[in-house]
Amino acid sequence: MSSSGGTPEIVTLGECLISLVAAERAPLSASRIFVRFVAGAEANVAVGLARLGRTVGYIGRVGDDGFGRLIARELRGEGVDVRALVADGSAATGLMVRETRDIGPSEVIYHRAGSAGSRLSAGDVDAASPMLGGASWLHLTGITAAISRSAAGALERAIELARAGGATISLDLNIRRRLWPESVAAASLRTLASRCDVVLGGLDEVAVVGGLATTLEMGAVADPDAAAEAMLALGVRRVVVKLGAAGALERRRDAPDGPERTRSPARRVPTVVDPVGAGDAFSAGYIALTLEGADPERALAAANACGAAVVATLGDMTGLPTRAELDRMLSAVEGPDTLR
Ligand code: KDG
Repeated sequence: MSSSGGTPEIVTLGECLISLVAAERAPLSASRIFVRFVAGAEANVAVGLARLGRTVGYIGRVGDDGFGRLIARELRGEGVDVRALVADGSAATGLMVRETRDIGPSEVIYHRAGSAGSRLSAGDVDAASPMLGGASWLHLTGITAAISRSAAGALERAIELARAGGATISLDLNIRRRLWPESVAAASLRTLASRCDVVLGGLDEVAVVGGLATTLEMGAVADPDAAAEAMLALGVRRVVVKLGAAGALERRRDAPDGPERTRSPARRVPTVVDPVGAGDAFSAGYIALTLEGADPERALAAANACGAAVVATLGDMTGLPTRAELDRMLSAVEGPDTLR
């Protein structure tokens, strides 16, 4: 779909779908009005990077339908290179519906089995090889590994091509229990993580994939350093543990001169409007600043700020900051925060 020229420095791939988010704070069974957003973890990261001024390409499939056209238009409008976004006439654009609640996890329904996005394949990645071959960073998430066998094959192929081109490969674990059982996710993601340079994840995810916990609930109370070390032991160069309101921890074993351990406090968010998409915003901030050569403290501060900006608005992408907005957030003085 349409060419914007040049080779993007970052490439990502996955399923971009339409998210219908309840406009009322109520259980799904009582929600009557829904607002339509473009969503999908990797697309969120792509838009986040584009707003921060980076060049980014997206590999994926959408249906040859109105929602597919909307996704292509929105991503293109954000400046994402969508030359490798295929309009697939044989399947529909994926859909998710989620409720909005103040307390407890929100109910989410996926309508994505057999969707166009889940038909992503190694062939699609091969077709995008000129773009991938010229990229300096490839970003992946565990969701793509879970949606279908062919999409998991696309990840494998993307890793091979990125490795051959010398790109840095990051993986956000993003375990979605609605897509696969956590024990299956843990085994697959462990193998995938061991082939990546940078792994990002919530404490629960890092602990489960690192083998420290068998459930996400157990993982959520693990020691962040122990979880990060378990991940480094898989051969990963850098691990970033997202700790929500407690900020983030980065551990790296490729730091001859820089810090091996960096702990960063969270940004305070006056009102949490919608937490979904915060992790993707965090990844976008971290990758953008790392590519700029920022030190880990600044990269984590930017990542936390991007996450906070998204939490303060409805929808996955709405609050993703521009570079100027991020700079303003970073220069604003903050009071003492939760720092462990
Ligand atoms: O991180 C936000 C994503 O979870 C959301 O956009 C939808 O990609 C999605 C998924 O599969 O849950």
